[in-house]
Amino acid sequence: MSEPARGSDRRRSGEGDRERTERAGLGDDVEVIVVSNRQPYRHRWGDDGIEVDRPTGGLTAGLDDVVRRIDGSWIAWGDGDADAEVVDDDDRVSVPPEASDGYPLRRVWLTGEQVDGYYYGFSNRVLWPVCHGTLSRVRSEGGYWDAYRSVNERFADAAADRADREDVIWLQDYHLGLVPQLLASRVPESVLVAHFWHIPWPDWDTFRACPHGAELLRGLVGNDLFVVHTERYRQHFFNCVEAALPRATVDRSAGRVFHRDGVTTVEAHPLGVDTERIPELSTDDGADERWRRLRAQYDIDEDVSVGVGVDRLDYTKGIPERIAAIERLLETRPEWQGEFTFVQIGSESRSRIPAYREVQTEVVEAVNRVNARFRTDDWRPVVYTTDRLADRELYTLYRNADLGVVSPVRDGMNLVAQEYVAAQADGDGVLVLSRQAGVHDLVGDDAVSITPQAPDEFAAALADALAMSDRERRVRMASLLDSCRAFDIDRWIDDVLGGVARLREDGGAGR
Ligand code: GDG
Repeated sequence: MSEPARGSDRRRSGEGDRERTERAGLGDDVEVIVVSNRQPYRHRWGDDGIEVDRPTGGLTAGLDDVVRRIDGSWIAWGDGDADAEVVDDDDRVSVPPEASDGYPLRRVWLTGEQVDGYYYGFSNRVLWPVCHGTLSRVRSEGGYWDAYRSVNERFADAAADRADREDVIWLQDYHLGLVPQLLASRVPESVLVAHFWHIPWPDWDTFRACPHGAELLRGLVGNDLFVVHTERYRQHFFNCVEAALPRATVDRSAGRVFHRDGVTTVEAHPLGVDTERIPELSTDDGADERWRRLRAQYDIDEDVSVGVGVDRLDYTKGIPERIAAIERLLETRPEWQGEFTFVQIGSESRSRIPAYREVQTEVVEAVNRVNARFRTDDWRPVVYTTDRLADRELYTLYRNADLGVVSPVRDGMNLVAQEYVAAQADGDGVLVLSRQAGVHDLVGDDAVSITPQAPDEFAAALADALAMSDRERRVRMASLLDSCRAFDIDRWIDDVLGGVARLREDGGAGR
C-alpha cells in the first residue's frame, strides 16, 4: 500500500486540488485535518478476506466527499476488526479504497474499556441524552468521565502529530469536547482549531443537568471557531457559557466568547446535502428498473401510495411514534387501508446501550402490531427492514415515495429530510416533518409540520399529505428544493471554512 502523502507535499508535487480551501481563503498550502469518532471506511474480516464498509450516519456520509474534495486528511477511531491489517507504520491508510485521489485516514486505537467509558458511556449515555433533552435517560457511571478525558487526549495527540504551520484541525461532534482545550499545549498558535457540533445544543435549564458540564464547556472554548447548526443552538450555547463559566464574557453581537485562555467565535451554519448528486442518482438510467426491483422485494403494489422513513434506530428519531400515527391513520381513515404502504429503513445503532435495544424491540413490536391488525392477503401496511441500502437504491426509494416522513422527538438537523427533498427530481412528493428537527428551522411551513407525540394530529397530517392536490405538492416541493439548494453541502463547507479564513485574516486565533 502506498504511503498517503501529506496534503502540502501533494500540493508541491502537483497532485490534488485545493480549489475549495483556496476559495475559502485559507491558502493553498493549508491542510484541513478532520477529526471524528466514527471513521468513513472500516475494514472487517468477511467470508472472502478483508472487506470494506461504510458506517451509517449523517456525519461520515457528508464529510467523506468533502475531505476528498479539499484534499484533506482524517483521524478517527479504528473500530473494524481488520483495520489494523491495512494501515502503514503510522497507522494510516489511503481511502476511499482503490481511489487514485484518496486521502490519508489515520486510525486511533482504543481498548474495550476505553470504548465502554468514552463511547457507550460519557458520549452516548450522558452527552447524547442531555443534548437531546431526554434527561431521564442520562446515566453517569464512575469511570465514564475519566475514559472520555483519556480518549480525548489520544485524539489530541494524533491531531497534534499531523498539524503544523497554518493547518486547520476540524473537530466533529460531541465525542471530542475536550480536544480543543487539550490542543492548546500541543500545537502552535498558527494552527486553527474549529469544531462542528452535529447534535442540538440545549438551553441552560437542560444543560445544567450535565455531569462535568462546566469542564466540557471549558474544553469547547478552547476552539478558535465553534459551529452549530442553528441560531437557536448558538444562543443556547451562549446562555450555558454565561451560566457555567462566570469568568467568561459573551459578546453576542460579535458572536464571541472571551475567556481566560483567549477568544472563541461561535457561528451557526446548517449542514446540508449534495443537491446535485442525489437527483442524478435517483434518476439515472437504471432508476426505473431499481424501483421495480425494490417494489418486488418489499412487496409493494404498483397502485398504492408509498411513504418512507430512514433512520438509525435511535430513541430520538420518533420511529414508534411514526408507526403509531400510521396505525391511527388506518384506524380513523379506513379508505387508506389497502392504498398506502409505509417503508421504514432502520439501521442498527449503539446496541450495547439498553435504551437502544429497547427502541429496536419497540419498533418491531409496533410494526408487527399494525401489520397484524390491518394486513390482507395482498397488502401489508408497513414494510420494515434493517438492511442497508446502497445510495442509489435509497435515493430511488425517496424519489418514488409520495411521502417522506421524518418525525424525531429531537434532532440536531436531520439529513434524511433534505435527501428526500433533493431526490424529488420530478418536483413531486410531500415532506412530513417534526417541528423538533433542526431542519424544520430551515424549511419551515413548506413541509407538513407535525408533533410526533400527538398521534391524532400526526395521523391527520399524514391524511392531508396523502390527499394534497398536485398543484400544492409542486408549489411546496419547489420551495423546499430552493431551501435545500441554498443550504447545500457546498455552502456549508464554504461557510465553515470561510469562518476559519476570516479568523486567520483577523489574526483571530483565539489561543
Ligand atoms: C447526526 C445528528 C444531523 C441511513 N440508512 C441508510 C443510509 N442512511 C443515512 C441517511 C443519512 C444518514 O444516514 C442519517 O442522517 P441523520 O441526519 O439522521 O444523522 P444522525 O446519524 O442522527 O447524525 C443529525 C447529522 O448528525 C449531521 O449533522 O443531521 O441531527 O443526529 O445521510 O441517508 N444511507 C444509505 N443506506 C441506508 O440504509 N445509503
